[in-house]
Amino acid sequence: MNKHIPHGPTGNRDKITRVSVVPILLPRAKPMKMAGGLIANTPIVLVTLETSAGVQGRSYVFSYVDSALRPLHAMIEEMAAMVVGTALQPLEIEKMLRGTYRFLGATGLIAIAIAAIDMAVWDAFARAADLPLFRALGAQGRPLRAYASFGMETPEATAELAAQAAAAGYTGIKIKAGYPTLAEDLAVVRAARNALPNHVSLMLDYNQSLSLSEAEIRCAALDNEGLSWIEEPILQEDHRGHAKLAAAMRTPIQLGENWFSSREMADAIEAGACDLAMPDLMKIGGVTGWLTASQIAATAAMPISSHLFHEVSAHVLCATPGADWLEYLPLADPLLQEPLPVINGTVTPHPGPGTGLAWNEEAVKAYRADR
Ligand code: SMN
Ligand code: MG
Repeated sequence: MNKHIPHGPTGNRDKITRVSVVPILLPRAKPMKMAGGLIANTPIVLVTLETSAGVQGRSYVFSYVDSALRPLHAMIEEMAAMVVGTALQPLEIEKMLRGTYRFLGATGLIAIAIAAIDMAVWDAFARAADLPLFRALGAQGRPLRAYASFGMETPEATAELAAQAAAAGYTGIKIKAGYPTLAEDLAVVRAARNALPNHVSLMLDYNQSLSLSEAEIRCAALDNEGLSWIEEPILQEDHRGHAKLAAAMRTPIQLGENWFSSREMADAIEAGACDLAMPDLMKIGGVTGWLTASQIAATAAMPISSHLFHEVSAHVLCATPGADWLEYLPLADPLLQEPLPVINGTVTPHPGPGTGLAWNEEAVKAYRADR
């Protein structure tokens, strides 16, 4: 039994008995292009924990770059060893892990590893109660409006993707900008807007690629293009720069996928850096971190959307007062027994116990990066 978390007389008697952590390198059918980067493979770590309750808990996290896959895997392995023997209590486990890394700093790969464990523990916790995660969180399941999220494409290809998404029933899409010139950014935005019916929202993501002075010019030029938000125009940590842009524009500024804690989120909001928030489950601290983030957004009356991880995000968005959009950009579909469908542009959290994540073991075997 782990000395860190004694399960007192009122504690959960179910325990974590084993954790398996598997690194995966999924080849992408088509590389995803963003300003300043190309994602050719999808590096993923899968976590599966076994419990004395007879249920498993699962999660996956994404290391973005191949070179971070092995260190992330190793970090999660270390934490996995720490939670074996502990009671199946998500909040207590998260607190113990966060405390362990207080001096080093619970950010970067450490934060992602904590989130990986946290999400798997919440999954097992909900399964042990035989409830879907949204119900374990006290919420009701419902269809969430999803937007289809795309990489950098030519104006022609963008128009085609936009038309296909609208025909499939999406009520929102997101495209990327940050081309060498403003004229190219405008061309791709106009191609998408012209291909979309009026009722379909268009969002634009710069992935932090502009300087502040360039962003002032480009955002002003894009302010009348019918965009529902402009995302991360400049370096994400530049709260003052984003606040200056947000004050000058009618189009909302969207931030959040790079917040590594609810503290960073609160600071960005306090600085007036954004009008909209989209924390990422794995960076904000898993399900536990999201719950805090959702309350911060609620107190600021700020709509909150998800970033990636739609399978788990769908559950937590149901438990989020200001839930706005769910991002649909599937990363792990080939590894799943049952990829979560988009129906009429909406995603409903899996209605079975836990998150509903289950691995396709054949695919896991085929794409393991450690053999
Ligand atoms: C994004 C970043 C990295 C990988 C995929 C997508 C993006 C988003 O910034 O907002 O979806
Ligand atoms: Mg983004």
